Amino acid sequence: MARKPDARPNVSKEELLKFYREMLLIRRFEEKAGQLYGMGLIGGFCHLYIGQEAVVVGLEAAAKEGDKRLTSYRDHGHMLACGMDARGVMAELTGRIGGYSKGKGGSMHMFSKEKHFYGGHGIVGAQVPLGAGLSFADKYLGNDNVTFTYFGDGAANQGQVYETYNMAELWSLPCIFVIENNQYAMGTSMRRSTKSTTLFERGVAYGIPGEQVDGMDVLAVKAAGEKAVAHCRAGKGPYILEMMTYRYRGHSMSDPAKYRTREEVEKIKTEKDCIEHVRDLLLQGGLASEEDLKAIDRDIKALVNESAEFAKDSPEPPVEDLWTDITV
Ligand SMILES: Cc1ncc(C[n+]2csc(CCOP(=O)(O)OP(=O)(O)O)c2C)c(N)n1
Ligand SMILES: [Mg+2]
Repeated sequence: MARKPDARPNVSKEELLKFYREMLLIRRFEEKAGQLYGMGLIGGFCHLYIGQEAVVVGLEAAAKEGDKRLTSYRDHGHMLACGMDARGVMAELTGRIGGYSKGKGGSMHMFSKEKHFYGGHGIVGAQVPLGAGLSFADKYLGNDNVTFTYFGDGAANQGQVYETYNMAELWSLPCIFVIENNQYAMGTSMRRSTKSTTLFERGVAYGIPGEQVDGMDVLAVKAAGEKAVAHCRAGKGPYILEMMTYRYRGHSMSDPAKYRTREEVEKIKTEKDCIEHVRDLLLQGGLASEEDLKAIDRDIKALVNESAEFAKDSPEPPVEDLWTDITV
């Protein structure tokens, strides 16, 4: 996953600052969620996205209004990156009425029609056919929207993924399959569970083009995203992007982490961190000063603290709400 030296990337100062701000928001938000979980304010499952921020921020930079996205349970970063309100996400995590699902969905079950965010799915791989369904709707309606269907390396071994690949290519659906390959599925490494580890090539059998991307480099992610989006919008069918990434925290909040060494995690943090990468580009390119970046850090911290306060101040749903918003 070595990052190519790229002293003069073709990117504006404004865009680099935007990437820095968006990735930092996700990181600080997730750190705060981790703290609230430790304090007992968040119950149930909570899967943090720390380390993988460049994937979702880079791809959102290639999206336009009307495009859709959906992902697994590791979903808070995707929500923030598509513009959902940090306060509503944090309130949902803490089970409060001000949350996106009125406090009844929690970490894995949030949606936003306004931002075209279709969840949040706890069943591994279940969102993949749903993503194809969403892109089928766009094709049927005759617009040029695409659907970003995110899933993990572990999910890539699910049978339903391949049934979906077949139909998506058969019907030329505008669906971008984004495999977030963080190298681990819960407590199992790719090396232990998977014989053929080049996941982007698995579309070959179905005629779907794919490529592997340095998912720790937001600029590489955006460039690959633009290529995939152009392919889909031109009516050429689906596209697979395998994002090589890494999660710094445990699979969920309870994880004994016996499947990897501390040194492995530290090495990636030191050598590949996506936020440090953009920070270096800004500082070394003379595009921002330490002071400028500190001011952004302060703003983000204030925004995240405000979301936590909003969540704590929002009441729990009343008991009567147990009987609403349910299907039987
Ligand atoms: C169908 C199904 N099988 C098993 C599980 C338990 N489970 C939850 S997450 C997970 C690992 C998935 O790993 P990956 O797809 O790589 O995503 P990551 O957690 O790395 O983001 C498993 C086995 C589940 N939720 N659903
Ligand atoms: Mg994984």
